[in-house]
Amino acid sequence: NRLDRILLTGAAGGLGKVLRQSLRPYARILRLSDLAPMDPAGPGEEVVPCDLADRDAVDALARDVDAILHFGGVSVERPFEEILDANIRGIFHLYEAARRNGVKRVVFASSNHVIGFHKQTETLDAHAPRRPDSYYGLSKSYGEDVASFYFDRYGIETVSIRIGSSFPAPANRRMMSTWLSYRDLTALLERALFTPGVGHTVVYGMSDNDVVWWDNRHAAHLGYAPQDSSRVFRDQVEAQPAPPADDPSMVYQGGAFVAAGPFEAP
Ligand code: NAI
Ligand code: 15L
Repeated sequence: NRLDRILLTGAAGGLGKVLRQSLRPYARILRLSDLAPMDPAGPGEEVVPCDLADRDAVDALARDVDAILHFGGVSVERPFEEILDANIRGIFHLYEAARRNGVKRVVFASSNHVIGFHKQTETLDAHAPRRPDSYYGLSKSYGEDVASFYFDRYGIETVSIRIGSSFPAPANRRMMSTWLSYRDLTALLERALFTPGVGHTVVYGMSDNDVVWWDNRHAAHLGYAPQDSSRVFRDQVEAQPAPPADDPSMVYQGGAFVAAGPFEAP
């Protein structure tokens, strides 16, 4: 399972730096892109700075690429205009570039914040109604709709991964449910790149955690089998003082994002 050239956006970010290493086996050349500075290209790498808000630059970025892993963009709640340029215009530019350059497979780093206003007592599958919890969550919801449209209209296939919390370890009680290890993220990306006939598949990106809120029945064809679990961090997480039971981080799947903003003009 190896492609000729994979484009990774968001390559200077937290996940991008991890994937720059862990995706090496899957492409002859990794084309790495971000707005922020990146380390110089090593063997089998191309480093191409690009602002996702720049349509022509994104078009050039997708030239001669076999698949795109779209991890670039604003990754937390911010004022709408910032989200608009990086995430909303950004994903439109990316799919237009894929269409014009004949790229047939995209993996989209979507987010649990697409469904963040659901309560932690609910179990959701990929068909559950979305309840975005922020401008950020709205932008990811739009991104999933763009992915769906470009499959129906142009046959470009996408796996949208509603990533939970992908960090070295779960940082709090909520992340005991949402945590996705870097190893499991990489395994899920491998499945998302190489499983044939995915159409537009939505999958929740989580490890094999003990208490989960998401059901991946509609993504069974990916054959994703997580190997890690947040349970190994239970003692260190439970050593922290518990937030009050009505704290958003204990009530909503999206945690604190549901209470971010509003962003008033100064
Ligand atoms: P990050 O914020 O560390 O990385 C995002 C990268 O995108 C940054 O390097 C930033 O410079 C770049 N970027 C921002 N605006 C840009 C623009 N206009 N043009 C080009 N590049 C731009 O975030 P992280 O944690 O690495 O996440 C990567 C992706 O995965 C993001 O799309 C995020 O929304 C998504 N995600 C991450 C989760 C996590 O737990 N780490 C959870 C859910 C989704
Ligand atoms: C996300 O979508 C963010 O990009 C990440 O920084 C975390 O906040 C994560 O969700 C989470 O919900 O823990």
